[in-house]
Amino acid sequence: MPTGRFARAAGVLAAALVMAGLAAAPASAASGPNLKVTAVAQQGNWLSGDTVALDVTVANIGDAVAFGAFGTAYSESGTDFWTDRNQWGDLSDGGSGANIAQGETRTVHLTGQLGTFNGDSIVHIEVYAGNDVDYSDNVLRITLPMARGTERVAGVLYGDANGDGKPSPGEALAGAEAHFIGVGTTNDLVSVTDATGHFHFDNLPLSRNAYVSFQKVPGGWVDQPVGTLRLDGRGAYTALEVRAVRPLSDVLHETIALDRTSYAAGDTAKVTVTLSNSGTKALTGLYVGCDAGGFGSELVIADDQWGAFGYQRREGTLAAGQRLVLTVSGKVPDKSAYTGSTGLDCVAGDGHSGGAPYAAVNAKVPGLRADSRGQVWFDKNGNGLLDADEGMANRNLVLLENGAIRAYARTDANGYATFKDIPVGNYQLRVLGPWKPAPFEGDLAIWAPPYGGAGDWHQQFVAG
Ligand SMILES: [Ca+2]
Ligand SMILES: [Ca+2]
Ligand SMILES: [Ca+2]
Repeated sequence: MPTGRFARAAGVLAAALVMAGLAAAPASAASGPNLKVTAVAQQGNWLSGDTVALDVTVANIGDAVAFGAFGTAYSESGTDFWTDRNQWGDLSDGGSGANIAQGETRTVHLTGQLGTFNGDSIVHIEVYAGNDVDYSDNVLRITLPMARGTERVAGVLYGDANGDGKPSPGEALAGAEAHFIGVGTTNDLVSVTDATGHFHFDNLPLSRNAYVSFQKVPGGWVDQPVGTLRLDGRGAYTALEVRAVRPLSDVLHETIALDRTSYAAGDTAKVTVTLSNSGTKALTGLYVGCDAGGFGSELVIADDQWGAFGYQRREGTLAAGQRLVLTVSGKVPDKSAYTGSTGLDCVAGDGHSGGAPYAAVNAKVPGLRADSRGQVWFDKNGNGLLDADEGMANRNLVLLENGAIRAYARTDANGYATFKDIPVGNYQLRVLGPWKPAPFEGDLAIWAPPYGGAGDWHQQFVAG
């Protein structure tokens, strides 16, 4: 029988298991079937949830057929290790067992999954056959070592100005936010890169899937994906070199225009997209990808109109210094009459570079009018929430369009007001006086029923 000493050795070096099996063999064999079991476990520093491979070899070293043989593998103690017994094939203990001839050897490939951490997983492996003349070599215990401790993730963020794929003098990117998120961290952790571009996170919990990403990278540099980190206590990520490259928008430029400033639903709008390459190298694999936006009022352009620059083909090219005009057309959707606007938002990409240029254009679709009711409020108690007494009472409101006043309204005692019979479209809402919209507030869209007017809007204002 393998002892605890053998089992620990097995955890370190699976080959030791073979030795354990041999060492346990009897000096002289009796006549009859005699299965001998060995096993090799996939090596690793294991984490909860990991899948671990386990190859179990069964040899009949006796001189007779072993009838009704079946195997099992289960965690005897420590972290749970689950295997599916069907992986044993005809050796499954769910069946009638396998017959293994004298001299025959079989290897069963098992995989199992580790449960919640409870120390090293001690896995019991056993293959039974009737009349086995020496049962001491039918049972093995192997240890799957579980990862322990904490991890450090650290590295440098650099803008690869000389294109050699390595950090070079002068390439450090300072002041960027490195964000870490992994199992066991509820919010992402932030480390700001120092003057040498370095960031670090210490005492991180172990994690099968952890991620580092960057925000506020200076100078328009685009950081390249770091990939998934596996924090299993080996300290494999203490010297990351995170490369950043120039954005595609440095060399690829896009403008977009419509043939009119106003349409009716059902009209055909002509769109002109101009692309230019200000760089010294040809750009290939280019495409124009337009976002339908989700409201259904944007122009719909069939992809084949873009030719080689279609989102599907992605075969557009621009020589160094080349300027190219693409002309397409699309129907102004019926829904745009209710929102008062149509348009198109398009990115020009090459399928792999970050920082692709983006352009948008809008036009009016006038005609319908609607009422719009809502509330303006001021966060008196600073809790970030709209509380009962925070409506701005008896204030004069205006709707602006391109800086011009289009409508007036006055709030009631609770800060509510209704703009009456307004042409549908997008407006900027203002409270007259020392107030300005909170930074996150956008335009006030006035839509006609059934798309608009169903509920009240709420816009927050701050001292201006
Ligand atoms: Ca045996
Ligand atoms: Ca470099
Ligand atoms: Ca409040």
